[in-house]
Order: sequence, then structure tokens, then C-alpha cells
Amino acid sequence: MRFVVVTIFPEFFPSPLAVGLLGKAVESGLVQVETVQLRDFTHDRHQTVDDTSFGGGPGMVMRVEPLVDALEHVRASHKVARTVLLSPRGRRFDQACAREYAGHGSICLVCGRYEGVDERLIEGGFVDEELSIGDYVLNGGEVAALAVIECCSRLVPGVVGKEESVVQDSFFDGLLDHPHYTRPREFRGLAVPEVLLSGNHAEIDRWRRRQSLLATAARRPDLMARLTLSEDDLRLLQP
Ligand code: 6GU
Repeated sequence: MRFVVVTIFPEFFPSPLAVGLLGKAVESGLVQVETVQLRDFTHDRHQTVDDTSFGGGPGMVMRVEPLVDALEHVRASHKVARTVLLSPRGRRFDQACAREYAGHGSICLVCGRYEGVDERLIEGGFVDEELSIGDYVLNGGEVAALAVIECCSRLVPGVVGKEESVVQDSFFDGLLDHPHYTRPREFRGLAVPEVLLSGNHAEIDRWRRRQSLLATAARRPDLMARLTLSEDDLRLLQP
């Protein structure tokens, strides 16, 4: 999978992309991330990417010309399937969205900064959509872009060692993950649930499924409401 990131802070990206599973994926070429410096698409001496807001008010607005020039450069030279503006006004990023992007194979992520970007970037159809990683405010889209890159990369075959660990993750099937335990069997009076030590794998699978269902119902009623539960699931939820 290939990501092209348009940003005024390319230096934001190298170290998160060099460590752990993502680091290995980048090293092996399974995931490619290229940054494009937005300032390279300005024409004034100070490489100005922002300006004051028409109508007044605090904060600066990202200028549309360097953004469009950068995107036209990306389109001409990188062949990206989709262009996404990271913005708190966007559609909420979730696992389904990650699957969709991973299916596209390549994506251009545009990092907004300041108070926002000139709306004509969106009105003019220069981006396919706006995307937010949650209902809180960041200084800019760079952290959000990294979240999208990491999440989509996990879905690229070969990036996460065990395919099943992706399948079992929280949200993969719309449920939260079950709890996990490792040694010691007892810690400060806290014991590991007996069933996990039983060696009865059918029983363990049932217990885990039930814990996932209970956690989702208790913590995320919004997720629960979207599920269609099987007969088995409904039985597991009986007290
Ligand atoms: Cl994509 N950008 C900014 N600036 N803030 C955010 C966000 C994005 N997603 C959540 N908060």
C-alpha cells in the first residue's frame, strides 16, 4: 500500500514509520510512505502557505493555491486512487473506512493546519473526502495521517505476522476485544479466570466471545446497536 502525505511538517513522519511492525512493513516495501512538502508549491520568498481569514476572526487559513498545485503534482506523478483531507469536520475514521482505503491500494493524505483550509479546496472537488479521527481538536492533520497510515497498514497482508491477530482485534467484527491475561496465574490476589487455564478450547472461545459481547454492550452501546447477533450470541448474553 502506498501513501503520499502532503504536509508542511514532513519531519513529523520518519520515526513513527521506522519502528515496530510499521517500521518492518516500510523497510520491506509492503508499505510505502512519501511526504510532499507543501511549501515547495509556493512562489513567494517566505513560502507562505497561510493567510488571514476573510470575514475576520482569529487564526490563519491555509491558502488554496499551494494545496491545489501540490495535489496536481501528486496526481501527475504518483497515481493515487483517492485524495483525503484530514480535518475535524470530516467523516469519522473507523475500521470499515480503513478496510475501504486498504482496498484502494494507494491514497493521498492532505494535512490541514491552522484554523482550517480554504473551503474552495473542497468545493472545487480537489479532494475526494474529508476525514476526522475523532471528536477532539488536534493542531493539524499529521497525527491523524499517522493513525490512518498505521491502521490501514495493519490490513495489508504480511504486515501483521499472524493473520488471525488482525481478525481477532477489537472492531474487526464490530465488537470490542475480550480481556487478555498472561503469567503469573495470580498477581496480588488477582487470579486469571479459571476457564483460560482449563485447556478446553471450545469453552475458552465461548468465554471470550461472551466477554466481547458484554464489554461492547456495557461500553459501546452505539456499536452494539449496529450488530446483528447470532442465536449463539444471544444465548451467551443470557444471565
Ligand atoms: Cl483529521 N485534524 C485536526 N486538526 N483535528 C482533528 C482531526 C483532524 N481529527 C480529529 N481531530
